[in-house]
Amino acid sequence: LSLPFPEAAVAESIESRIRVWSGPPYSAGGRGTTRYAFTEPYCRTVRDFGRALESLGLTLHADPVGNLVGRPVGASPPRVAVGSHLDSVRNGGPWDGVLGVVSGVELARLAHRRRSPPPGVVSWIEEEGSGFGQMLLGSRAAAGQLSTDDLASSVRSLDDGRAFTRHWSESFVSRELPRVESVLDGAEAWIEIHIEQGRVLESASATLGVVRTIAGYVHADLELNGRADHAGATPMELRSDPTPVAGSVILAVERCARSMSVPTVATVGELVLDPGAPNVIPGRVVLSLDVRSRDDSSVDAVLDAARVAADHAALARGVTSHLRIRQRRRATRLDIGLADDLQRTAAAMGVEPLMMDCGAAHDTMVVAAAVPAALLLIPCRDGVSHSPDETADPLDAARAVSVVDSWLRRLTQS
Ligand code: HGY
Ligand code: MN
Ligand code: MN
Repeated sequence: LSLPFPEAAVAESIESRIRVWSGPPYSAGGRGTTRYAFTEPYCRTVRDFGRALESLGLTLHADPVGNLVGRPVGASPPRVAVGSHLDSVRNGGPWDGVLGVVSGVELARLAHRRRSPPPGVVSWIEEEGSGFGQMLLGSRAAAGQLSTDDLASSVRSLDDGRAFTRHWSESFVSRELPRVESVLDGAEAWIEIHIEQGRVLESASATLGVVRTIAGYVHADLELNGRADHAGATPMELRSDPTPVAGSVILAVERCARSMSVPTVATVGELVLDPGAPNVIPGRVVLSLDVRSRDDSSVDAVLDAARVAADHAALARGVTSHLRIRQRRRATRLDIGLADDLQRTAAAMGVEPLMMDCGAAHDTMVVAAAVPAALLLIPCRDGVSHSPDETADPLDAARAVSVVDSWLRRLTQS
């Protein structure tokens, strides 16, 4: 049955579900979307996700750490998995991650309409790392890159300090949903649809991007320990103040990232001054480093620049410094055959996609090691993301869904 693609209906359905899930009770209060793994807003969103799938004859299943897949009960596992994540950063945007999950629901709806086998619709747990401090946590755990011991001990909630497995075992997801060993069971391919979160597509006036390489990243914490002292009574030459050391590191990583020939970015997103009072010289400063590039040696160079700047500035002030790598993923080349196939499919539909690299991290980086994986990007307005002002055009989303739907139809017929 090759029914015409209902572009307007798909756009409307994606837009309305993203709008509904963007705020309370599907998000904690405050500006934008805040939805951490296993919290009440998250579980409410998962229940809603499950209901949407049920109407299509699919049942939401959970793997041993809380990754989710909608698939038919008892039938042979889907040949293709599509999806993304439902957790968000703090005060984030409504499209990040949700677009991929909702697109998966639409693809299942289109398959259901023509009575052909649906894709598995997947939502990875804790993609952002906002709840437990580890980005791509669910997909990495599913790939065996985080052990059950890690999840039961070192991976802890940033809010209450309790272990991941405690939160998982107490959530309805682990108690009520049927189990699968892997959300990718039987999958011969994985496709994620996501907003670009940058300005490349918009500046190229392109409405669809097909990703070749996802930039590698490192997340690290630099801890600087000096001596807390009275801000007024302690002469400058007697201080062991870690704050200027942090300042020289921040400037060093910016300078080094800018100097790289391959586009490289470096961000200090967290900065803790302890004890944190205007009239106390901090005794301890901790800053986070997020460094990314499609060239892993450029990431190394920025990390080295941070270490050298820290050691040099710390030594001159009687401060100690310690850099701890939180996690690292190498740059990931995606399956070129699948990317080309999707590019041809889009071109045959009159959509000229931009073949591009992706600066943001995605679970697709982890999945790519297990099955041929593809990442399709749509523009988000002015490249704004991880912000309440994040928005995109539902018609761009519907177009990306139509490309994947056309590709799925061809696969089913082959
Ligand atoms: O940070 C990232 O790249 C993703 O949004 N978690
Ligand atoms: Mn994100
Ligand atoms: Mn995302």
